Amino acid sequence: MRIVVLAGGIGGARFLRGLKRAVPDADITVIGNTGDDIHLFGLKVCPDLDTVMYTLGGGINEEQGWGRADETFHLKEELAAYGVGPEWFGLGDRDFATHIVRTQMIGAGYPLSAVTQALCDRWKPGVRLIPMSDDRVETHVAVEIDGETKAIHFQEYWVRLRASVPARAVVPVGADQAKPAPGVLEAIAEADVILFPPSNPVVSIGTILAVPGIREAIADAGVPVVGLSPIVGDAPVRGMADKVLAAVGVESTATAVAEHYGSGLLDGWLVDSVDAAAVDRVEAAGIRCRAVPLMMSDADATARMAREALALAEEVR
Ligand code: GDP
Ligand code: FO1
Ligand code: CA
Repeated sequence: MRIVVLAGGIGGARFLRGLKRAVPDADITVIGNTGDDIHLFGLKVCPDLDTVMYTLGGGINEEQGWGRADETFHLKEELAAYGVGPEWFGLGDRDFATHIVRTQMIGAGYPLSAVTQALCDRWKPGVRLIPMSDDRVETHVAVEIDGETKAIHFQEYWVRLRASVPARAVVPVGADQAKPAPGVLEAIAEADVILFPPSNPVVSIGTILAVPGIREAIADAGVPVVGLSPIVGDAPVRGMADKVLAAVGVESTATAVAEHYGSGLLDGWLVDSVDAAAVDRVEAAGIRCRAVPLMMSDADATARMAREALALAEEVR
């Protein structure tokens, strides 16, 4: 079975671990979000691609969900001693090596997709990980600070400001000019099923869908498209999805997120058992819906979620 998954960072990566466990023989292609990418210290950092790669490759810091296990921060401390920041972004020594290799290869002329493949030669995530685009896309958030609106990088909004200032708009800068990376449209066209894991609907999946051609290819693939809600009990399980959903005018509920994707894109939607009351409204919107446990508390629970998603895909096929 050929499965295509659109993934952000932690939510996407943890779901993929369960999916691999549920269907070990599946051929899984992951289309990764690169809107969170940021250039720091002259290096290109791709948080969501790295989170997927490290999580599936066994190098992730499990408690944190991002960054490397057994990490140290000597390099960051040395840079800070020179007064070189930003100090608010926690890049560890082991992680730095990934960004150095990536930046060096990009400088030598390799596209991000080829670089990602090279990095995955080491980590062997057991999926084909493709960035959504080789072109630069950077998510910016229009925030209001002291009565003034200004656009800042998504990482500054989330990591430095912890989403503590009102977000008015979310803009994937460069997305309208970006082309899907080689292999993205082909994987979608050849998929047997397409899954939206419980990733952020705005700054992860929304950004991938903003690359011209990807949304259309998914809608035209003619195979089941099934998503899992990242909103449980009217709140994100972690992160700032409620804030960025509000910025695009969407309520922080499992129903509103399904309606936001719409029946033109989604065939099936899983909500958590606590949101069972949402099922009828989602189905009224033309999307088949089931309520099942959606907390990725361990690998078994996550594998069960993946099986439920695939079962729903068979129901709507
Ligand atoms: P990020 O890039 O690290 O923010 O990760 P993603 O975009 O892939 O996923 C973030 C989303 O995952 C958040 O909106 C969370 O609510 C959601 N999430 C995290 N853990 C769980 C979980 O156990 N269950 C569900 N349903 N959603 C989760
Ligand atoms: N998230 C944080 O909350 N604080 C950090 O200092 C931080 C550093 C970091 C470094 C490398 C990396 O790959 C990810 C990192 N993240 C950090 C996570 C990441 O920026 C966010 O989880 C997502 O992009 C949010 O969608
Ligand atoms: Ca992210």
